[in-house]
Order: sequence, then structure tokens, then C-alpha cells
Amino acid sequence: MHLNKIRFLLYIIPLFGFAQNPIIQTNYTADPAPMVYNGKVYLYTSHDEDESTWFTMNDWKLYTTEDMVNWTDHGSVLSYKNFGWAKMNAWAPQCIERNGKFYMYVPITDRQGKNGIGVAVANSPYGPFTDPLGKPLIQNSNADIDPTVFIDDDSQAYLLWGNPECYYVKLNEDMISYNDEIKVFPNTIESFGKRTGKEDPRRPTTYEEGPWLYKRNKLYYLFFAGGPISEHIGYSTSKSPVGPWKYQGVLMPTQGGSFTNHPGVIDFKGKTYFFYHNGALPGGSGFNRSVSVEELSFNPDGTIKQLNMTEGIKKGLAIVNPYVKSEAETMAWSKDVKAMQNDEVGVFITVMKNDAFTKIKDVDFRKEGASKFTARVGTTHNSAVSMEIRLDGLDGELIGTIKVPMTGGNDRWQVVTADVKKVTGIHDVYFVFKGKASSKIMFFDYWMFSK
Ligand code: FUB
Repeated sequence: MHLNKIRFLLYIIPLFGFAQNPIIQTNYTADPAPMVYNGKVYLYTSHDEDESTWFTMNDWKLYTTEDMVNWTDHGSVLSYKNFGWAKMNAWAPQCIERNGKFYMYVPITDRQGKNGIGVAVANSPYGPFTDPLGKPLIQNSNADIDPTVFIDDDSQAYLLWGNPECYYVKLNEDMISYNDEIKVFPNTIESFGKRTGKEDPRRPTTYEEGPWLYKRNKLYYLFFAGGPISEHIGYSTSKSPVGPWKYQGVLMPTQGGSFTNHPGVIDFKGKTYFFYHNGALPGGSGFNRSVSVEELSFNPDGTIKQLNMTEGIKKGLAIVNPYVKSEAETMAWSKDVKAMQNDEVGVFITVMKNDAFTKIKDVDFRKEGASKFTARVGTTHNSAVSMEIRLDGLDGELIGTIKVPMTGGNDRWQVVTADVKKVTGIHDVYFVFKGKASSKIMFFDYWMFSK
């Protein structure tokens, strides 16, 4: 990382209290890499370990949504440990589908301390991903971080990456090899804009890292994290995926309490979404980052309206069906809960404090309504632990309460059912957790309502 970034830590001002952003609150996530597949957004992220004071990052996580407001945590889908040659640094990933296989490109530092880009392959977007090569796909220079992958309409795949310059190579159809030589985009002011501040011969332009290649109406967009010092998001356009690029300016100014930022762009259900990260969660910082999302608006000439970090997407694209099993780790917002996973139940949530809560947006109880609620829960505590079910707000109508049985651990669970006041129509559902213990109050795996 650039030393100036570290200096910028002194200027970090965390932001709290956004309504939907950051979209993941149950772990620190960074470097968003969204992928659309079969009507769903698959959001792969890197993962800042709690209380990190450096880029302490060991694995990559996956979150999905169909409505852009409720996100399901699928836990860790790949770790640097899945690459036999890797030592550390599970940094910015990207996954892409080709012919029913999923290819995840990841930067890692090897056992000799050299950076490289590995590729892992799976038959499903959820994994398991395995390393088919047993060595890095790219090991070109120490600039080998931040891969972005793109398949053009003519089926040619491209891999781009790099800090402080952007490299690229055409991938073969198998997505795990290449014949062409690796090239670098000329780092010109015309392509990436003039860098302001102290002159640095290695960094003459605003291009810093985190490229993301995207195509719309035959125009190619190269989004990137730009400098100096603390990162903004800039972008350039071209009529070809390999340039020459024309710098178009700042898309998102430096904001949000993280000295890095990282773009990811997708089209989904007729809209274009821009993912990024910041330090806006409680405890957030440049090493404890969180992924957020905004909608992108284009001008008629293809340029993009500048963005600020906002409270995010307020209107969901679909409603939630309460009469099928929903995972506890599907939520629009939460406070003081952590997502964890084990062999017993997969991903579940652990309640860290009294009055912690999760919110599920736009749950449609329909006309017939619900009168019972079932949840798989557990606690290690003898004292009273409960879970309130409220509608439309933290102090909204209380429709029922679950008493949580002492099961003795997160590998031991009980399915509990309670009567609830009859509820019809569309509501936001809040689960509010109560208990006297100072941490790990209870565990929650899934829920559903019935008539
Ligand atoms: O997350 C580690 C590094 O920070 C990424 O590789 C960069 O893009 C920046 O986000």
C-alpha cells in the first residue's frame, strides 16, 4: 500500500447511522465484486478481520440478494489457505461465470512474499472453489493485485489488474490460461487524469488501483480507485476494452472514513448499481471497511452523474415471503449481531448485546395473515433470553415473543414456535434480542411464519 494512505489515517472521520448502507453490518467487508447470475446478485467481498490495524484479510465472503435491500450471508467461500502456494493477503477478488463454471480471481502473497493472482474454479457460485493450477495464474510484478475480469460480447475474456499501473491480458477460453503477452495501459494524463499534490514519478496520473471493466451501449468503462493520498473513484471510457482510455473525471469523491475505496458495477433488473466500500460502520476505519451500494445515473452522452455516499437503496425490488424458511442471516439492517458459521447449521447469527436487532424489509403477510412464528435458536445462558417480533420499527407493534431455551452451544439448537398477533399486509419485521449476558447472548439460525 502507498505510504501516503497510511498518513491519511490521521484524517479518518467515521460516519454512522445510514439507513441501508453499509449493506453488510455483521462483518467488516471490502473490495466489492458483484456478479449477476440467474436473477440474483452474488456479491463477493474481501473481509477485514475485526479490530484490524493493517490489511489483515484471510478469506473471501459471499452475500446474495434478489431485491437489493435484504442480503443473505453465505459465509466464507474461499480462503488464501485453499491455495497451496499462498502465505497471506486475501485482497480484492472478482468472480465470473462461463459455461456453467465460476472463476474467482484473487490476489494473494505467496510463501516467498511475492504478489500474484490466483484463480479458483467451482461448479456453483457458492463454491466449493478449488485451485486448478497449484500456482499463480499471473506473477508478473509486485503490482499484481486487484484483478477484474470481463467477457466481451464476442466471448473474448480479459483480465485487468494492478497498482500503480493497470495491466491486462486476454484469457483463453478455459479462463485459467493465456497465450498473449501481458500489456500495460499507457499511464497518460489523457487516459487517467493528472494527479494533483506532491509529484511522484511512479504515479503521474490519478490511477491508483482497483480497476473494474464494464460495458454499456458499446462503450467500455474503466472504473478505478484514484489518488492522491486518500482514494476517490474515477473512471475512463473507450471504444475498446483495451483502450486507449479517455479520462472522464471523478465519479465518487473521497468520503466515508476509509483511505481506500474500490468500485464494482453491475446491471440488474433494468438499473445499474455501483458498489464501493467505506469505514462507516461503528468501529469502522481504513482497515475495518464496509461495502455499500448506490444506483448509477448516466447522461445521454454516456458520462455518469457524480455520486456521493448516501444512505443507499431505499426501495426494494421484491417482497419477502414469510411463509417459507428464511435464514436469520438474511437482513436489510442489523445492530450488534455477528454472522458466524459452523458444520452444524452453516451460517447463523450470534447476538452480541442486549437490544441488538435485525430488520427484514418488505415482508408480505398477504390478506390471509400469519398467526404463528417458528425459529431455530439457542443460548448458553441460564438467565432469561428472548426474541421480540416487532413490526415497522424498533418500538413498533410487538406481535410476539420467543423464549430462547438453553441449548448449551451453537452446535446445539432447538426449534421453537410461538403464537403471534394476527398480521396481514406488507411490513418491515424487526427481531429484537433481549438478554442480560455481556456477550454472545443467543444464536439464531432461521425463522418462518405460518397461518
Ligand atoms: O483490500 C486490500 C486493498 O485495499 C485492495 O487490494 C485495494 O483495492 C484496497 O481496497
